[in-house]
Amino acid sequence: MRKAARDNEQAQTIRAAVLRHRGGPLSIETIEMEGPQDDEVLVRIAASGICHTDISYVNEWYDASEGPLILGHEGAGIVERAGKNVKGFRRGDHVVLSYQSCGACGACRSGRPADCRDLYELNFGFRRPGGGNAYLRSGVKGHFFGQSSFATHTLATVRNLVKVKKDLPLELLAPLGCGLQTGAGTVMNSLAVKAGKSIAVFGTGSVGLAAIMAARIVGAAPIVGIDILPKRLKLARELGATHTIDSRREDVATRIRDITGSGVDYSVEGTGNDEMFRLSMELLNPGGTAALLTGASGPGRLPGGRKALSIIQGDAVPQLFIPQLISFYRKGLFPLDRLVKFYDFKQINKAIADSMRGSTIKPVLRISSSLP
Ligand code: CXF
Ligand code: ZN
Repeated sequence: MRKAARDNEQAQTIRAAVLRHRGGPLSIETIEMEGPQDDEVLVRIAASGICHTDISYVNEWYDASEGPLILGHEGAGIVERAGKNVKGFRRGDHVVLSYQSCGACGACRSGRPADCRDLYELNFGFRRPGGGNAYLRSGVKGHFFGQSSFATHTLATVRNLVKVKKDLPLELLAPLGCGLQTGAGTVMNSLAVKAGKSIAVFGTGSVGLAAIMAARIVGAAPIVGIDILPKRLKLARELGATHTIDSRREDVATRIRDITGSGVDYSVEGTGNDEMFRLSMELLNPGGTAALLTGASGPGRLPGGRKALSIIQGDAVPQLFIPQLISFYRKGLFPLDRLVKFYDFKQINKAIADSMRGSTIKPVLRISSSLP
């Protein structure tokens, strides 16, 4: 049978949250998705985190000329079927889905998939890794980050799948695939923060809190969390921040100098706010390093003798790093359950609104279990 005919034969009806208008709302629709090609894995999505990248896509980046899209890139689920060239995954495996990479370029072959030559095309190209669109018959595009996890089912590849043990709930593990990996990976991999070094974390949403939990694991001190929401700052203290600063009420520079006696050895900037961006570099000690998670645009300037890193996914190899984070969670060192709030799939627009307001740190959609 010809490949296209076979894909169509295995096609199935799925439900997905579809974006048709900038600003939303997303509408849950029944659409058709082709079956897995030889190197693809069909995953039934149990749950998906909502990341700020999804929200930015809805509110700012989406251009209706792209056509309707399925977003979502913090999926977790159960393997339903694996294509015939797929090794290491079979029906029933529990998986966390992460970002996509090519596996063939120099960076991927050197174990640095976050620097993949085709990173943007594979994660934002809305195409299968080998080209094509499994949702074509419904006139919708997906394959966002190699997953489009705001759906009951998706097609992934071994490059963006992480097999996990079955004893932990998938809905808890879902946010590891992007936000939590990015925060923790920035501290542990990109910055490789050493015990006893000082660190300031600007923004205590899910990425910043993961950075704080990781900073505590590696023994950094002091660990300073900066945010505008007192509730988040309280959680930051509970999860490892030795000090917190409410940047709406306090002068950040003065407080950091008081706390450290100088500046900080490391900073993690996750707010995207111009002022915080500038301070994350200005308040570095000589030899210090700033990790800029929201892109290096903006009016910031880097004082001489400092390094700035623009970081993607915490330089993590998902298959190595996510199991490491799970083992920290098991030991009580990375209590990600403190960050998540669960929503039924049909509450997706409320979950997005709560995340934008900051009242929820990491929304996670219960997908399969909440649909009739
Ligand atoms: C990242 C992922 C990889 C490319 C740049 C943006 N954001 C994830 O949410
Ligand atoms: Zn993300």
